[in-house]
Amino acid sequence: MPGGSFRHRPGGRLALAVGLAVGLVAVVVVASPRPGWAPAPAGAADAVPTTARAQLVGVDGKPAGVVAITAVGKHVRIEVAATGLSPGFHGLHLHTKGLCEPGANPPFGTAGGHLDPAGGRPHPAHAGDLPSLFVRSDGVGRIRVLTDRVTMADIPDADGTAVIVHGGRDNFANIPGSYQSNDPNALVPGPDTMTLATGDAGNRALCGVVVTGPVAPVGGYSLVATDGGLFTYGDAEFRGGRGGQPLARPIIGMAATGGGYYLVASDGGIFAYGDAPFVGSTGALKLNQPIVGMAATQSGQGYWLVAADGGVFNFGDAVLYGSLGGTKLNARIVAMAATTTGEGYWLFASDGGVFAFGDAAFTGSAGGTKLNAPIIGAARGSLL
Ligand SMILES: [Cu+2]
Repeated sequence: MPGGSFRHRPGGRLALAVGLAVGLVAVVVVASPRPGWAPAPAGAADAVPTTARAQLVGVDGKPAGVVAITAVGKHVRIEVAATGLSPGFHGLHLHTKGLCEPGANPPFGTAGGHLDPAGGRPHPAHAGDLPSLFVRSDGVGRIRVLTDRVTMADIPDADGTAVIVHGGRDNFANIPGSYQSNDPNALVPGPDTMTLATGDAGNRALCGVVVTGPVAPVGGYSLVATDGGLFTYGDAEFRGGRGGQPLARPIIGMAATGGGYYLVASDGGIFAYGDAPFVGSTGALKLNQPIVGMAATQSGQGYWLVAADGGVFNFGDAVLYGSLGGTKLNARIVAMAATTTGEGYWLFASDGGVFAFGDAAFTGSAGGTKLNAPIIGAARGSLL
């Protein structure tokens, strides 16, 4: 692949997920089609797609991230997860051609300029102009944006579309009139021709050809086994596990923070990894019922544990918003989830009952519904 081109090949099969994290001990790459996944049938190109994706590659031709593009009502959601970039802000745009040639001069110059189907508009008014990608000190950048400047119909045009992450910052042509370009062709103060075309975002660091079809998973997830063995997928980062080490009680769950995660055992013992701080546990308490669930706060500086009887234990900066401890329940609690603000949480019961605390909204439950099988897990809904 290095030195080759990445033009969209109809019917070509792409790897559905890439390990994104840098310096991993273990990354599992899922490359085989999964049940329910099939390439778009030939001849379906006229239909406006609802999802698209791009595999980002660096100038070395190696995978360096993924992009997911999804129709959300009248808007288009663009999610980028990229790695191997310098820390700080990077220009991010849709470009006019689905052709990413790292060997071109300049690299990825084959992707053309900024996507702007209507034409005639300067940067940053191009349809394909997007907010900048912020890259952390570990070289990983993630962003999710909603735009109303492009539609899904704009993307699979005749020459395709590419997503470009630039090596430099986008100035959005915000050059006040008190500044004069040193370009001899620039006759007036303010942004010059180059700025009005590019935002001066510099070289093209990553490029990805947009292809329609099911999105590749942006992000990832970890699985944990009762012995503390951990399996990471996508960009979930492996930072350690308990696999192979003796445990007094089985691991029953985990919760992630920004740069680490916790494993929790049924006695409330906590194992912290990465930058997740240990701020307490119920390991030394005599519990009436085993711990069945855990959630971390927004800051990652605290967490809640919930027991099967609905008792909630809070640690670090986790605030106790309520508990079902001492309440007679129809069914045992099996899981919990925190809200995106971290100022509330839900407890979930095996009969589908839902109990909301703090700023957690009650939006329905399966309590009172005849279930064929008990509820055993739950997750918070999407941010959008
Ligand atoms: Cu660009």
